[in-house]
Amino acid sequence: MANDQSKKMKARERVFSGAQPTGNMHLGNYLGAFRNWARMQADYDCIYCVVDLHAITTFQDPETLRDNVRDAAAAYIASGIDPEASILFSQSQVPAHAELAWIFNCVARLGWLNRMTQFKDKAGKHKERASVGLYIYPTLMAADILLYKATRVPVGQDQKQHLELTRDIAQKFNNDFGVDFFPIVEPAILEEGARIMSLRDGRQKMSKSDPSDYSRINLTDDAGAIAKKIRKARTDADPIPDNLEALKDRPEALNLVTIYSALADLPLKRVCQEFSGKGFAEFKAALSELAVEKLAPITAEMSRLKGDPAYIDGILAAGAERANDLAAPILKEVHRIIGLTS
Ligand code: AQP
Repeated sequence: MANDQSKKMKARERVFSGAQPTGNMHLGNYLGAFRNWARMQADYDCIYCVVDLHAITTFQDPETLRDNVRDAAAAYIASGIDPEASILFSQSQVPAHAELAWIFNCVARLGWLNRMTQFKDKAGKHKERASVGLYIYPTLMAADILLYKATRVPVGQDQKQHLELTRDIAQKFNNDFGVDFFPIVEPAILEEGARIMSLRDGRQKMSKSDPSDYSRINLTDDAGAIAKKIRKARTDADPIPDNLEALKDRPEALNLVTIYSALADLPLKRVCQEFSGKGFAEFKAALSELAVEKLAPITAEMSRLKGDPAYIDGILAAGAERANDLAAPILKEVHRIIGLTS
């Protein structure tokens, strides 16, 4: 009985996650994020956001951005996110995100943000030329999560530091104002198979912004393009080993085995055993077949959805309304706590 009760409590926990509409959604986004988001719908109340305010921290062409927001929403739905069961919306349509982020800019300390490695990576050598928005990206991310008092945030390893900052902001807010208002977020960092690397360079992650289209499998690629990209993927001359250890210094080989294991839902070790001693020509043929089988329904659904922008706009508008309804009382209470209203 107690167990049933705690399961029910868990089912009401809130999940928040999002992706930036900065280009073509790819296999890395799918295996590292969307597929897990879809699976989490069975156990949690889920809020999935197209984080367009995060996207504009680097310049986005307005026309392209409009298309990318719709395409991102289409990718979420095609990957299994049910816009009725979950809330799907774009961040800019819920102004409370930006407002809470401002309040958090006044809570977070400069020293905390100075330590954020993603800013250093993304700003590169010319950090004086980076936007202020890119610098305070993590406080907007904290607002995204805490605006809904979400406690589960499935993200990649690269976002771990930002989640820790979210915890620090929640804690400082609670301490400063003597309240127990914001929850302390549980990081749900996805480990095995969570990081899909570029098909051209096994040490770089598969990314929307990579100039080479051969570095990634887009969720819009047809069977021919998928097979060609896998055939051209960089590998080495050795066959697949029978153990994982032997893949340690073979990043490209490890990446392809990782993709196979994630798509087949099999442990990496099992994939090594199954293909042990086989060359990459044979392995790539099997991987192509599997990738096409798993991705074809997603590609077909993406293309159907992309042909119906009015439907996507309707989903995003309905999602924004639901998100606004959840956010409004929380932001109102924040205003009261910090003395902006009585
Ligand atoms: N290669 C990847 N492997 C596994 N997971 C990935 N994610 C992104 N790339 C990979 C996960 O997808 C979610 C949404 O990511 P995002 O678009 O908000 O941010 P990103 O990590 O910056 O993605 P990109 O493709 O690299 O975009 P650009 O090139 O614009 O920076 C996140 O959960 C992320 O972990």
